[in-house]
Amino acid sequence: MKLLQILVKSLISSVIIVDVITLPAFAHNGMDHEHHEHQHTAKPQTRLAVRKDVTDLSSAEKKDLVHAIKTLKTTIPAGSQLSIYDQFIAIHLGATRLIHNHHGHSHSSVKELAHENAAFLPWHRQYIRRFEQALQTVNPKVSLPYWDSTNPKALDVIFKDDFLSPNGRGVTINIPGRGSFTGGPVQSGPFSSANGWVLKPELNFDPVTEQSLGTSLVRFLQAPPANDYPLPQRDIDRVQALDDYSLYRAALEGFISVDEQGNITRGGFTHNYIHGLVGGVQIDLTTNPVSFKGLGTMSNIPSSPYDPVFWLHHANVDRLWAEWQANGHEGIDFYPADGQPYGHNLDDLMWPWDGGMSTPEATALADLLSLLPDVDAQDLVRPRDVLDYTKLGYIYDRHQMKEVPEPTSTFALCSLTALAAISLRKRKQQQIKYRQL
Ligand SMILES: [Cu+2]
Repeated sequence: MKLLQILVKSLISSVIIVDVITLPAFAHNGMDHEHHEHQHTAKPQTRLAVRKDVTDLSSAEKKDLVHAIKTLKTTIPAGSQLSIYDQFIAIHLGATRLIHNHHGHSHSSVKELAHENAAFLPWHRQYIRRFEQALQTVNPKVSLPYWDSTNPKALDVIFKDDFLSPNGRGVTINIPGRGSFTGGPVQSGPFSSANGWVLKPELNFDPVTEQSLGTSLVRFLQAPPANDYPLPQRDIDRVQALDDYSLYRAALEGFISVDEQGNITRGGFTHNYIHGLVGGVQIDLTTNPVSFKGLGTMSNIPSSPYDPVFWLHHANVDRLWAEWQANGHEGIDFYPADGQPYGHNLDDLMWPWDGGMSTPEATALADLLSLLPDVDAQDLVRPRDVLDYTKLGYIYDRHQMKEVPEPTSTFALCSLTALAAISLRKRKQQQIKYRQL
């Protein structure tokens, strides 16, 4: 009996505390806000940044995000030629054209570290997390929302003057058999050049011609052939159903599509497709294989983070990978340990967090090396280090909901009821026994 009382007492006290922190609905029954507020602030050190579906953002959250992004674009760290935002562009550019300096790799071997191979997912996971942390130096409440491209409502939320600016204007393209479509420089909203969103010409270029693409954010939203929206959920489900990482990465990045029978089709899907849906792509049927020419900022991959929607799109790619991992593909068994080019294997260092092991090749426009931020030589990141995304300090709203509520609250409540029932029955038994005595 004594034990039961102690147990119940401790549980009751723990439930009340839990009640206050994690189950706000309960907390307000007779509890004053003051007390509640104090409890909440007690947990900042473990608080994960929650990444929400962009269509669930409040207008205040949208404003905060835009403000944080634009502050990074105008903040130039001491000793740097570039703003923090432009430094992130230089890093993305650099990762698409590296020269490996370390033994076993000849100097001429320019490699793509962040795309077209295994490190596409871990490299971007680290990259956008660093960007999110940079945003949080401006406003700690800000986190990266994700753009779920199966969500039909998202376009009308994202491409608006009160958020990430609308489609571009002023250029009409005629597509044989499809009609004419407009796009061009973005001319209104927070991300027009008139409102201060000016791209560095030496960091915004066509990767094939190495010609600068100028200083304006350019969009050809939903110009054919990348005009179908939203992406069918069944297409995403088919990608998420793949078990082999290499196949999964290629399908999520969007170079292939795998049907139910396992047949592979090459083309532009999922991640790559959405880059095209925003920036606009022109198909060049005269080349073999057929080639795509990017018309706008998002469809020229190296400079594509200059379109702020890049971060929402890649948060979604990262969310899908996190869901795939949580769905029976957790840990190092679901990432290649070897057999990939350097930078893509489980324990390879990923540039620029590689202690200076690789150097980006200069372009016709800029000596990238002189433009890059200093990365601490001890700041070393391998794919292995980012497989468990919760260790990076963020979580997705959907995962939060799916996650079993903290054992303390539910368990406490359930066991409390169970214990109460037990004690009740015991007491009854005792009473009966007592009566029989
Ligand atoms: Cu990228």
